[in-house]
Amino acid sequence: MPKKSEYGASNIQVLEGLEAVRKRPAMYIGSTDSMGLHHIFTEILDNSVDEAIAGFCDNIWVTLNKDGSCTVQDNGRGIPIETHPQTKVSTLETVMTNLHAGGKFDGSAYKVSGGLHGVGMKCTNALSEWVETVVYLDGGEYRQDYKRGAPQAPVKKVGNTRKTGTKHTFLPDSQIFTETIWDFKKILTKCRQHAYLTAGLRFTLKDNRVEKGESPKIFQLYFEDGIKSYVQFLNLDERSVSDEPFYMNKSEDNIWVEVAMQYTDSMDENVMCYTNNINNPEGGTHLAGFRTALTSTLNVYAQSNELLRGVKGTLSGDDVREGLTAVVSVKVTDPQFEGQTKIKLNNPEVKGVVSKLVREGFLTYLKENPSIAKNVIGKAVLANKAKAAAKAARDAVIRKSALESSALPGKLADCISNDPAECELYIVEGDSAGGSAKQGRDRHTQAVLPLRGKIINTHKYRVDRVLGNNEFNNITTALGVGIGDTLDTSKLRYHKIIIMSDADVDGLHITTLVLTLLFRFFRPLIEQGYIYVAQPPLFKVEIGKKRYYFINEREKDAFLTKTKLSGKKPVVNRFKGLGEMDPEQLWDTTMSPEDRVLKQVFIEDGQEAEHTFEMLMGNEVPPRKRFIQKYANKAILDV
Ligand code: 28F
Repeated sequence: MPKKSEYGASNIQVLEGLEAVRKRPAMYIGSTDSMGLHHIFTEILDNSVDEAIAGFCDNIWVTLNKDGSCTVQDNGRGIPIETHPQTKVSTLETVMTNLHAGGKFDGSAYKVSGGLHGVGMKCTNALSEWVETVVYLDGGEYRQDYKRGAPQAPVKKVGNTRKTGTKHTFLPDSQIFTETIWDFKKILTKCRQHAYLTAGLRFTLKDNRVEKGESPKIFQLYFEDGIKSYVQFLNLDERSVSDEPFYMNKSEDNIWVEVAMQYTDSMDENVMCYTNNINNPEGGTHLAGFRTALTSTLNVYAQSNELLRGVKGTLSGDDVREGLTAVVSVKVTDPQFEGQTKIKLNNPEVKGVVSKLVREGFLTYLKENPSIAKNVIGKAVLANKAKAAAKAARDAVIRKSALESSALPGKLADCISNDPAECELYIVEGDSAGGSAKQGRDRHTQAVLPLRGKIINTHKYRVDRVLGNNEFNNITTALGVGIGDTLDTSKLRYHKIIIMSDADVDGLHITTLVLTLLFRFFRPLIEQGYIYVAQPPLFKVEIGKKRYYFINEREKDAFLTKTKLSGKKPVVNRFKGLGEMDPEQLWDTTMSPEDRVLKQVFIEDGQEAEHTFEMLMGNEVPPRKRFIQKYANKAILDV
């Protein structure tokens, strides 16, 4: 039984609640690595943003302190401090320590906007070594401190002030987190997203963790046009069909609907949905309402202006969403999400309201901007026709390969085993390396598909053009999973797809082209961890009869330093390409599962990946040029 005298320990239920969070933190914040660490930050930040959405706050300050703690402050109303009716302690202490009070608690950690504030701050409190909370309210400054969630003393008035708001300073508990260093980029990205989603809300970010003498980094984030600026940011590297995005912000039946959208000449669809500023990657009823309204409005306008020549029937949803960047942000008082993870909004009433308001707003926009309307519908008609052509081409490719007895490409040296789990496909640059790989490999489990020359940049072309490219078809057929929306990873013939090319600029370009192809048409293969990049050695060091191989300069130099004492003169040479290695060397250094080094490819952030491929492989040269200039000093040039 905790000592009665120690303040705050008297309420057993409070301690047990916080203990539960500390015992199984991952159940509340997902993990205790860097993701979980930044989750306890966003729980606090979201409470300030909720206060802004409720209309009581327009400034949020985030400061990373030298001691590793983080301070978040807002100029909202300030958490109430009067004695809570049920718990008999201050409301502040209740919302900071009692898991079952404050906000809507139904087992899921989602928050409710409109100033009811969620359960998040209890978790942050329980998982922090200490928290100092200051509330500015009714002319007074009130403070309470906590250690691993336990309040150290009752709320105390420590001064007078004209400010209002709430300030938490917290130090993540190194007993809980495997990572306690804040990642400024993650914090900046999170604040930027909130700034876009809450027009007029100003963020001031400050990183005080700088070396002596260096001045701290300060960032201001403020978007008067909210999600309209967000769409412009997302389209930065693209060519847009209109200078200004379409923007609307209306409400009905206590549901706020805000939409910004703009078409570009790319072919991808990028529609991001939010409920009360929470991102819903799997969409939901707001997305359904938006899509219905978009398709019907464009068809109604196109038909009444005779813009559908050559289209069989009407434009489909896919046709009208090609090249569309949009943000759909709704604010509802009682959001119902799918399960614990808030990835999909379920409120049925939202679909009808979004559909009605978007239909009205977008039709007016099209009538007021006939040239943009013509442009947008022209793109959709082209997409419709290209899809028909692509379907014909795909059928032709499938029919062709079905007709040919050996459906597999002639150049594929397949492996003997039929068990995908042990089979590997090496996609190799060039015939000479392909030849060595075929000879050096383990025929039982390793297949080799040589690529002759460069494959098409699949980021830039429609699927009908890409399907005409021989190299592309060879890879598609070898993988055996179909492409795009017909993709079925259960048919994958190899559970390791290894891209092997020279370690020079050309080789890296080939690797990038193959990764672009996989990212665009076989993304689940990347997401499920089947894709690897081989790391052929860059250096060979011969000492007497012995040969040593190294994949980079650092390892080679470390080895040379170590062997300098042996007195024997080492002979160092740098591999220009895979072709320089005989089959045995290629096996020993790059293909043998015991000794090889493979880099597994995965997508940490889909948005970021889209951006990077667009910048690297897209039509716009300036963004790529800026990237090259920015990172030129880091390039390892082929000498
Ligand atoms: C740095 C993090 O947490 N800001 C917050 C408020 C304001 C109110 C509030 C919060 C629980 C059940 C009410 C004030 N006055 N920033 C923050 N600002 N929580 S958290 O209320 C939570 C209580 O009912 C607030 C009137 N209504 C709400």
